[in-house]
Amino acid sequence: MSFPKNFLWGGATAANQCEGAWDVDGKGDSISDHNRAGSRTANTHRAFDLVIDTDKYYYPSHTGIDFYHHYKEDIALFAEMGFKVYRLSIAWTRIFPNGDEETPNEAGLQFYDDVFDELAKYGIEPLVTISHFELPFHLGKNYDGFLDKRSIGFYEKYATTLFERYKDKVKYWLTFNEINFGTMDHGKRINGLFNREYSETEQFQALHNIFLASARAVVAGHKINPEFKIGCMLAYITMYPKTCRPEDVLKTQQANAKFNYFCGDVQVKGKYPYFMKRYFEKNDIQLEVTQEDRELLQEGVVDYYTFSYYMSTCIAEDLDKREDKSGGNLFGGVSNEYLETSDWGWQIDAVGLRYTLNQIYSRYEVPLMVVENGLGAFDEVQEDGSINDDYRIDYFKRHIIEMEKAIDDGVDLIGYTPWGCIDLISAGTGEMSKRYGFIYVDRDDEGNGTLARSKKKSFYWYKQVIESNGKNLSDL
Ligand code: P53
Repeated sequence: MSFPKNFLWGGATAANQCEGAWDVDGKGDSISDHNRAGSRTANTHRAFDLVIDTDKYYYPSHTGIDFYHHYKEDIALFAEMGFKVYRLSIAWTRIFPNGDEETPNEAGLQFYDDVFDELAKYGIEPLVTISHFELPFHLGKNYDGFLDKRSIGFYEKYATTLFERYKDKVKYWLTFNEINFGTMDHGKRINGLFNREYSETEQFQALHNIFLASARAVVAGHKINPEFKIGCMLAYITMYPKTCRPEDVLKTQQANAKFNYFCGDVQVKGKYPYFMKRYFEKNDIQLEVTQEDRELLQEGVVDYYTFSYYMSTCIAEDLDKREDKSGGNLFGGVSNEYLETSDWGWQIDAVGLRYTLNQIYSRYEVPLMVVENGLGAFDEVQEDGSINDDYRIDYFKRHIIEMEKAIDDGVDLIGYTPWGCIDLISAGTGEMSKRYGFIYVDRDDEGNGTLARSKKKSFYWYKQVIESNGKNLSDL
């Protein structure tokens, strides 16, 4: 078995990382607009300013790669590669600048109409992330984000506005990007908790409210158009035991359950898994969960499961004391001597993708989509303008081979949208030099450059992959 005939090949971006035009046509500021650029090692600890000071600092999301004014050119390039699908996010703050308005901003709605019409010209299916790290800043500042139940209603209204407006243009939706980062350090871009320190109870309460918001959107969306496919989206960090010592294996099982299974269980199965209920009990975390909430979670289960996959990590019983931490270091895992790492320390693991696809599918048995995958790397432009990113081609080749094997294993994988199909700013560090694209954008970490687009070697390679429906992976 190989890639099915209607397999959705494409690419993915997020508004705050590519659109720019952060205050144009009535757009409000999102939480991400308050993030300054970081550095290669900053990871998710970029400076976050409550008051934006553009005279003093550079905020990369403010200009992005100016997709807002280049979308026609960019979509034409996606079409040239043969994209069947393009995953993009809608900036909540273009539609409801503060998040709590009565009526939406027409200019914002019109922009996405134009984008969808442009995609339709080429027969590219949009896949829309409703909220991708771009909660309105106002909701964080004045409501403590999703800690306040009213935000559930704001989100529902925002999602419903999109569903009504685009019901004939968009079929595939995702409610929240990487929802399982919701209680972690950079979760504030998802939950809006940045005014003070928040207790663990408050963080899980905000996440609970996000689950409810997601479920309400699923229910509302299916009423508006029963053909809609509405999915969840998780950051999947695959975990292996560092050794076969049973203590390491057990610790891995626990860490995996909490990070990788918990949110998917709620969104696909419609209820909290037993291990989280016990975790809450044992840690005296008392959430407000009503009978009505439970019914809503059941009713609002998603149609399909999507995730980002960049790396795997190892877990050991004595994790906290270990010196051999793996890079990227968001999860406190330790390194795997069998894997290479990217220049940002992420452990590259193609075989892990097959393992992961089987792990997820055996748990949920709903259609899966890999909606992010790719290699953040430094690219060098040659004198003749060419960019020979063979390392990126190699990365994709190895991952695509494993996806095909997973399909052969019987996994119902329906699509693949590599991250940052056009270079954009990094979510973790705010750098431009951490590039993922098939398309190069002339822009540096300080915001200089012509913004000109050019095709990397991987552009031609990926075109050939799509053309052959995954059969022709040979080097150029
Ligand atoms: P950047 C960390 C680990 C895994 C996924 O990340 C992550 C992050 C956040 O840094 O986020 C997703 O840009 C996210 C995208 C992001 C992409 O991974 O830090 O959904 O917005 O750009 C890659 O290299």
